Amino acid sequence: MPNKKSMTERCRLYLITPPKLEPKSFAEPLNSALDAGDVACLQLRLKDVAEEEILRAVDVLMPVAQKKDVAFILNDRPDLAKRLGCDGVHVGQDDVPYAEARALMGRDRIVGVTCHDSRHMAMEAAEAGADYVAFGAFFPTTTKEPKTSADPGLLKWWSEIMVVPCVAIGGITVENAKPLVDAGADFLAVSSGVWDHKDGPAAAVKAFNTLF
Ligand code: 3NM
Repeated sequence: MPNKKSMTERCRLYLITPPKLEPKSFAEPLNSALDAGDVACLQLRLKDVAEEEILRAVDVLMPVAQKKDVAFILNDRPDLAKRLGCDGVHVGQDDVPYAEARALMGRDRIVGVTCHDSRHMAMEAAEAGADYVAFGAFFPTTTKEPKTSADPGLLKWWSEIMVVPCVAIGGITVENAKPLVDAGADFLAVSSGVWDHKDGPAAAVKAFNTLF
């Protein structure tokens, strides 16, 4: 994941794993999704599971991503991300604070921060050194109960004044993504829009890439 954006860089896909998965059987759809087109990163997002489950999933899925040069980002747990050699961590506003995550991860790894629909949170995160800020949710989603709803205008505003990349998240599909790309999203973070696509994850990744 590039740290800084240039005006010519195109939008890229940021995959989020399904909320529940069996690592060994998920490795196959993951492989075919990653082979279908450009993917910048994969976030492992397993909520409310035992730590052993996260460890097992990292063990199986991180090599799949890293072999294809896809950055492997762990949700919520900078301690584990550091220990296990993940490429980055994604933290929410109620998780480990950004500064603590950065101290654990060091400067060379990615630390991204959820900022909901808040310009203030995003400014604070960017000024503190976050590698990206994430805004959402842009569309209704059943993957998570979003705290806020965000508007493409937020992406436009951000990308006009800031260099830190912005990630759009929440309910994004091949069909509804275009306005977010046009508004300046650097990354589209997508879960169900890829894994539940009617023609399968590979077709979804391919179709997203044609939008970029
Ligand atoms: N965060 P899908 S929405 C993980 O609004 C997450 O902060 C959101 O999954 C936010 O692509 C969301 O299936 C769910 O909607 C993303």
